Amino acid sequence: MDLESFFKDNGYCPNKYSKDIGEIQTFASTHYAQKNKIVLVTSGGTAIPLESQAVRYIENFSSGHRGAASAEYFLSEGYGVIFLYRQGSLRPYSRHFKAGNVLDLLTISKDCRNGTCSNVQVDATKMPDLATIVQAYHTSKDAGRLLEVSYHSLVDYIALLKASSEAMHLLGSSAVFYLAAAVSDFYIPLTHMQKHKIQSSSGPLELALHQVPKFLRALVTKWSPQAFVVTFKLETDEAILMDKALGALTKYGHQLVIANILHERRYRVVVVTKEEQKELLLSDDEQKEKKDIEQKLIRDICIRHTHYNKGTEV
Ligand code: PAZ
Repeated sequence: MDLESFFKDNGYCPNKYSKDIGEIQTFASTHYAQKNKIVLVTSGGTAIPLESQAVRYIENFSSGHRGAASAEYFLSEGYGVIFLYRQGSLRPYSRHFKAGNVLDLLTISKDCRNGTCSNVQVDATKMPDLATIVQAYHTSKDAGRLLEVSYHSLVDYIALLKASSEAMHLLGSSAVFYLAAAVSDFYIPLTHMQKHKIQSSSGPLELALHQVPKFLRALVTKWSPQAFVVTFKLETDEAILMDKALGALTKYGHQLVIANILHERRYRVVVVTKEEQKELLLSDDEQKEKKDIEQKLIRDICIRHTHYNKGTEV
């Protein structure tokens, strides 16, 4: 199925995205005028509804950690970042608060406890890198270098990816696509969905899932043909990982695939080009220190993108 029919059959409504698309276009043209590099980072999973008045969804595991951490490292490398994330998944900078309860960082003085006093203080000793995180967040926001746009459904994701790619076209090879979102390969078309909640009294449930149209070819050949495109390949079986990653490079003709295995993804990734496979690892000490593998990954990608942008070897 082509994308146009996919949008038509799945309730695509262009007005729904006009505000987001306007912001994306302004962001792209501002950074183009300032001769900046920009990256679109996609992050999180997709929700696949089972009913048209959806009660149940098919979900996936993605937390958004990869995308949110990567966005921070792209910002520290000087890129403007469009962060296209699944509603409710992790976001740059605020991700650091998700491990605990943010209320544990806040205190009120004893004499305020039974009154209406609004004097709330932050106990920064409980989070030593708090000031660095808050400062980095405000620096990026104040400089207009971080635009966050959320999606929920598969249709939202593809519509906003298409609009962003078209807006980023004018940046040519200065644009990077870093597609870390875990997008479902299967869905139920709106025309095949039951309107009301599926009843368990009808017995075991059989579902026929359709294949999501492949949109990467359109991105690489039409929407943003000069951009530097990085995709991800996640598998649970190491034996097929490299073949799948190389297969994607051959099929779509883009620049990089980052291969990862589900349970190793926080400390091991492989950067795959047609010519080489480069493993990036966090040592045991780095894992104990809670370093991000994304720091190494984004450094590697930025070096490759600089070469690509200058027309030298990737
Ligand atoms: O979001 P997260 O940090 O929990 O996981 C990251 C990831 C595994 C979703 C990402 O690295 C990835 O491989 N995304 C593409 C998945 C795929 O469609 O193959």
